[in-house]
Amino acid sequence: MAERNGAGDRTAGDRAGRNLPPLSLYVPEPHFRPGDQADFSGFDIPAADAAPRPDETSAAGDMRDMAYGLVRVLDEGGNAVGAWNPNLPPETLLKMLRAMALTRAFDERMFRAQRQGKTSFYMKCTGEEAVAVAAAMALDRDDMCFPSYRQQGLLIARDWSIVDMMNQIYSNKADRMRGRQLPIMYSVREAGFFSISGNLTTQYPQAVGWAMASAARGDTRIAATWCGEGSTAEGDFHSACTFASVYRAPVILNVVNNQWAISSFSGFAGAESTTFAARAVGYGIAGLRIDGNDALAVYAATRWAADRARSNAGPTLIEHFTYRVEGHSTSDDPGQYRSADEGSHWPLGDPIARLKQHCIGLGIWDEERHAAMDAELASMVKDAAREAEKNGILGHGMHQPFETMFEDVFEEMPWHLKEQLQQAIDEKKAAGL
Ligand SMILES: Cc1ncc(C[n+]2csc(CCOP(=O)(O)OP(=O)(O)O)c2C)c(N)n1
Ligand SMILES: [Mg+2]
Repeated sequence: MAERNGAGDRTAGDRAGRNLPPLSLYVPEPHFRPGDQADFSGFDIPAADAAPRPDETSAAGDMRDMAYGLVRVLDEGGNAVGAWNPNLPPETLLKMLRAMALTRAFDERMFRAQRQGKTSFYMKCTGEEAVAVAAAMALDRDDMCFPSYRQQGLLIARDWSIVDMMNQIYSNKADRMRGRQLPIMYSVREAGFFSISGNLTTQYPQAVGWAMASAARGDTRIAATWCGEGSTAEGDFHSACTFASVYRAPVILNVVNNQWAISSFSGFAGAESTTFAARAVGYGIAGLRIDGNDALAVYAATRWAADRARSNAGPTLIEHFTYRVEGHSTSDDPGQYRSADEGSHWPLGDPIARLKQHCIGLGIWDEERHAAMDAELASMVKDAAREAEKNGILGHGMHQPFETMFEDVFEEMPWHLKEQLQQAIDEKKAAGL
């Protein structure tokens, strides 16, 4: 028998002879399923003033701990504490509170519109309002945003017309996307809001490329992008991180860890092994892990990252630790796969309630004014919806003329599209439509 030298020569019989246990595949399992009582008491939540604030130009390797901690500003009593306190003036705090409350009111109205059959689809961002609104307020108005589908708060914080947003949701004749995008997939050049894509994480390399171009041209504008924690499993996320690191792109890479990717819990994207902010470590990018339900922490971290980018010190990856309170979309029923009381037990609370408490504590706000604002915003979105509905809703015929689907791809329509268009017109006529 030939002498065996290497491990590669061993046979299955040899391995069995050594009494090795058979391999088993590990499959993560969420903590709570329907019917379970959610219990987050095992969560490690550092004190609000615990995180140090490194200099914006620190080397990424000198601030690794930031990727494993949690930057917080608002403590349990609603006080702003610690090194990350952005010390915002009252008018900024109240503007932030109002934009977050308007985002929630908008979501409520549009969710209802979907249930009434006025649109086919809607996605709420309940519980995640701070992630978009506070970031928009910390960025400059002409910085470029490359969002996912859950950052409608960016447009609202940039005072974009909510009637225009609703026209897109209704795919009506005033829809600037001419009915070619899924409802909620806005595109608003005037508000520095890049077209949303349904293909997860395509916005990441686009944002990095945009930021690299801004730097190559000697511009001063930076880019910011957002994706969910589930989306960090996409290849696009990783190639974007490589380019961002290599070219020190002036970009902010936001990962919104809302614990769920439709019905898959965050463990399937790697949450059981490490944090999402720690993705930054392997790429030599500065990583910050922050309380995404704390508007002041989101503001402070975004401002830190923006200052870093503007001073040519490179990209920052920010993990916003938050919770998706509602279903993934109007097509989803989270009651099928997670405990119903997770949202109400979320240990980091509700972002609007926390900022409201802070403003009340400062003596610049009170419950009466808050209730009046909520009522005013609810009636404002109701009026805006009525206005948008005049341009048409789903199935009421006031959409873009069907022949427009052949337009806008080529400067001059090629012969084969002209033929197809004529055929479509003839078939419609023959069908009496
Ligand atoms: C490339 C690609 N794969 C899968 C999908 C289907 N899909 C849409 S949303 C989603 C979950 C994304 O979860 P996450 O990234 O955590 O974002 P969240 O919805 O929680 O904000 C999936 C799998 C898709 N749209 N594109
Ligand atoms: Mg998610």
